[in-house]
Amino acid sequence: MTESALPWQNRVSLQYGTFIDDLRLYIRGGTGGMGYPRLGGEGGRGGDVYFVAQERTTLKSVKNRYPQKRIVAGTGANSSVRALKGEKGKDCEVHVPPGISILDDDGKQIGEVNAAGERFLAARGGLGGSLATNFLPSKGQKRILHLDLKLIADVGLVGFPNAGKSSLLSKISHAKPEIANYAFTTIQPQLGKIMYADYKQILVADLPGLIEGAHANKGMGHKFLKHVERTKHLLLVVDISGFQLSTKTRFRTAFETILLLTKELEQYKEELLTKPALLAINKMDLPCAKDNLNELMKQLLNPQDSLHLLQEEVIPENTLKFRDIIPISTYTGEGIEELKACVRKSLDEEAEQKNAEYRKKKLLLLQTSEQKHRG
Ligand SMILES: Nc1nc2c(ncn2[C@@H]2O[C@H](COP(=O)(O)OP(=O)(O)OP(=O)(O)O)[C@@H](O)[C@H]2O)c(=O)[nH]1
Ligand SMILES: [Mg+2]
Repeated sequence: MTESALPWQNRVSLQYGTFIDDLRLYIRGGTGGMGYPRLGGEGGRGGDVYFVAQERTTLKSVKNRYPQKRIVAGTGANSSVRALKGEKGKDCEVHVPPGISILDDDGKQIGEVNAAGERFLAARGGLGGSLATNFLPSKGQKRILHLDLKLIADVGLVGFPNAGKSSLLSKISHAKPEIANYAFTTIQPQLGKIMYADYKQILVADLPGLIEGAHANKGMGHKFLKHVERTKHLLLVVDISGFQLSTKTRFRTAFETILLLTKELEQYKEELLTKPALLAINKMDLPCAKDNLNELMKQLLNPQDSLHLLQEEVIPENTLKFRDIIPISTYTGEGIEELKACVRKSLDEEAEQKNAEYRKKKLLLLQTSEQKHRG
C-alpha cells in the first residue's frame, strides 16, 4: 500500500506525537543522613517519592517539570551535635492526572491512582546511619516506572473509523471534536459532557476508530483499547451503510462491523464484553438506511440464522447484549434525544444495582458481627 493511498497514516504519527499517554521515569528515594558515631546519633531517613493524582494535570506537564525524567527525593540530614536525630529528607510529590496505572519496567501493574488526592508510594527513602549500620546511611529505593494514562469516562464511544462517533459527541455535548469524511480523524481521546435538565452530567469519551486487528495492536490498537477498559459503559456506533477502510480491504456490512467490534474487544480482553452496552445505528438519513435497518434488526434478533453466511474471521466467541438499540442521525437529529435518555437510564440502573449490592453486603456484615456477639 503506498503512502499516498493512505494519507491519514502520516497525519496520525505526526499529530499523535504531541499527546502523551505513557511516560517512563527514573525514580529514587532520597539517601539517608550520616549517623554520629561518637554520640550514637542517627541520620535522618531519605525522603520518599509519591505520585499524587490531581485534576487538570497531564502527563505532558509531568514531563515538562522533569525533562530529564529523573525524580529523586531529598537526602536525610546528617546527625549532628545540635540535632542528634537527623531530620527526614524532603518528600517529592509528583502530581499526575487521575486515572493512571503505574507499571514496572516489565509492564506489570503495581498500582494505580484514580481519583484526585489518591497517592501512591513510588520509592522509599533510605534509612539514616545508626548504630546498627555502623552509622552509614542507606541509599533510597531505585526503580524505573511507567505512568500509563487511562481515561475514566461513564460512556466510551466505540466504533470503526468514520462511523460518526465525533459527530455524535458534538451533538450531545458542548465538545467540539474534529469531524471529517476520512478514517482516523480522531487520534486522541476527547471528552464531552452530556448535561441533563436535572443537572446530572454524564462524561462521554470519543475514542479513535478501531480497526480489524486492533487487539493485536494494529492501527492505534492498544493505545485506545486500554481507554475502553476504564469506561463504565460502551456505546457502539455503527454506520448503517457499512464500512470499508480502503479499496484493498473488504467491505463490511453494519452487522459485520458489530461482530468485528465485539471480536476486537473480546480478543483484547474478554471482560470488556461484560460491560453494559448500547448500540447506536448512525446515518439513518441515508437513502438505503431503512432497508438496511430492517435487515440488521433481523440479523441481531436471530444471529444464528445469518452467521453461517459469514466468514469465520468476523465471528466472535461471545456476543454483546445491548440494553438498547437506537437508530440515529447526527445530521437530522433523529433518535438523539432518545439516545441520551437511554444512556442516562442505563447508567442510573447500574448505579442503583451497585447501591443495592452495597446495602446487601453491609447488612450481611452486620448480621455476621451480631451473630458473633451473641455466640
Ligand atoms: N449521512 C450522514 N453522515 C454522517 C452522520 N454523522 C456523521 N456523518 C459523516 O460521517 C463522517 C465521519 O464522521 P466523524 O464524526 O468524523 O466519524 P468518527 O467515527 O469520529 O471517525 P474517526 O474519528 O475517524 O474514527 C463525516 O463526514 C460526517 O459528516 C449522519 O448522521 N449521516
Ligand atoms: Mg472521530
